[in-house]
Amino acid sequence: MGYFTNNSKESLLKSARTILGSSVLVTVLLAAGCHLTPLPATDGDGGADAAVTGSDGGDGGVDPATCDMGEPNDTREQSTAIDLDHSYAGCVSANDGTDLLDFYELTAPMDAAGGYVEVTVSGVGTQGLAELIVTSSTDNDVLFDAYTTVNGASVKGWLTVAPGAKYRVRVSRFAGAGPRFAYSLDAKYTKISDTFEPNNGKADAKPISLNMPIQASAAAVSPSTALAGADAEDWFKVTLAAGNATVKLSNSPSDHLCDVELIDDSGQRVGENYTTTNGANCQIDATALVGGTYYVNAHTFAGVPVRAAPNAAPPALITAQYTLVVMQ
Ligand SMILES: [Ca+2]
Ligand SMILES: [Ca+2]
Ligand SMILES: [Ca+2]
Repeated sequence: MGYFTNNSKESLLKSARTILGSSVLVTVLLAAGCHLTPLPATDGDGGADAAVTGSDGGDGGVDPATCDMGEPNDTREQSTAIDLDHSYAGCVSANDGTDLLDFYELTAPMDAAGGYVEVTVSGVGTQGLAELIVTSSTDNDVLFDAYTTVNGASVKGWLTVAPGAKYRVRVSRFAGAGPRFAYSLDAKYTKISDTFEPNNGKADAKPISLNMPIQASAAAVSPSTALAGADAEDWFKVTLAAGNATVKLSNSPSDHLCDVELIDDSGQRVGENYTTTNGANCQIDATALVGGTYYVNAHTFAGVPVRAAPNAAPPALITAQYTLVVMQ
């Protein structure tokens, strides 16, 4: 039986059900002594845990010959459900060309603004050449493909996730068949900091107070692979007196191109300012306003923000906030 690093029986049962599709077999397996086994402590050399499994060939204490976490999981329909913020010990690849792929599936929490997940395949056995592909379960298109040509090297990537949406994680040997190797899989979740979401259209605009700066996030999420323009829009509503008003977006993240629009109650745009310089501020100096209810649409200039990438950490526009104020 495989090595499960979840720390709850419930998680084990969920995984086992996914593997076997039968609660009867789960019961049989539990009776047979299938149990939760934490990953060995990280020791830096990945090979000092021989006492656990005998000679492990640099596979982090997991014996690739017997490791079967989540199997069978060689097709996306057989994806094993994984929890966020847990470490899993998997093995993949075989010289005879079997077990070429390991599919897992994660589900994003129901946070209104969504979040981002950093997926890492580490502790790769010394005979392992890892590839990590993450796709949207909605459309099966690729969010990122991270691979290495260095045996034993880790691979990682990040993606933004929409509330409740599912995404698949595929681990394999990069480029062809080869010896079986062990790895650790982690999917670390962080909530996006934006208490004004969902606000992706005029109808969902969130009220803000005059002369009171607020902070929000320019990150965009979707269950699908491609972002629509509205996914990246932040709409706010403010009441203005007749005359002049200033809309200012500052603290723009260092890799963000801001664009702010001021829109009147009828939907007519009465002002816009954007920048082609990453991290620069945007400011509208509106004049001759008639007064009433106005809307601010803050978004990325000329496109949508990045929402996934291989072999990188999430950029500032995902992790940081911008500041917005309407002054009069
Ligand atoms: Ca597999
Ligand atoms: Ca936002
Ligand atoms: Ca928004």
